[in-house]
Amino acid sequence: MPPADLHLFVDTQYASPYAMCVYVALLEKGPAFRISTVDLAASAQKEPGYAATSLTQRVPTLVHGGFALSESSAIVEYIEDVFEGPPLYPAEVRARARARQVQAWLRSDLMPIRQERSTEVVFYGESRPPLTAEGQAAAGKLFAAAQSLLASGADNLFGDWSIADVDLALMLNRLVMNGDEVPERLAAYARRQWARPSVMSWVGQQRPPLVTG
Ligand SMILES: N[C@@H](CCC(=O)N[C@@H](CS)C(=O)NCC(=O)O)C(=O)O
Repeated sequence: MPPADLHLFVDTQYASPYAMCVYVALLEKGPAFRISTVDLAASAQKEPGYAATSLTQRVPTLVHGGFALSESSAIVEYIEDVFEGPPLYPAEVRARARARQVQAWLRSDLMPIRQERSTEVVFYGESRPPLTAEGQAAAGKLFAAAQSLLASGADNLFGDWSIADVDLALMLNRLVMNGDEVPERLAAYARRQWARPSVMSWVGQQRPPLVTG
């Protein structure tokens, strides 16, 4: 497929964890793609052009040869199904199911962490005040799950790297990068994941200044 046939829409600030997940999946899988940004602060996702493309009027959206797909987990599964290249998910059926579980859980739970530690902490170096009691409870739940999933000293959740590692590392890094107390084993895992070239490529994107207030 020529590069122009695969087109990823992400947020202008490169701060969406869902857009990051799809971007990393594409880099890991390997097809050439182009990228466009959508200015969420200016509600560009609601403008007719983008709204006609993205069913959900959100980022990320991937357009492949006239087929437009939103929702990051659906997009990542599509990339896995359609393109040749290194796998994004474990091959073993239960590990694969577990990886999907981790991704679905991180997208649907732990709201206090997402609210109190926005991705501006991760991608703009912002810092936030101490966690509320709700935030601490969510962090405790995250740590318990991560420690149970991650073998001691393991680089990845399921042996070889999988896309679920990106989502888990991002959630942990919301806390690590704010200087919150995180069990060292998990902090070390999150730092190692952040050194992966595909992840560094997203982290290193040129970002517009943060507009506050
Ligand atoms: N479940 C969706 C979430 C996507 C999402 O929430 N995107 C946000 C940016 S992080 C967005 O586009 N917000 C604009 C809006 O909802 O109007 C996914 O996994 O792709």
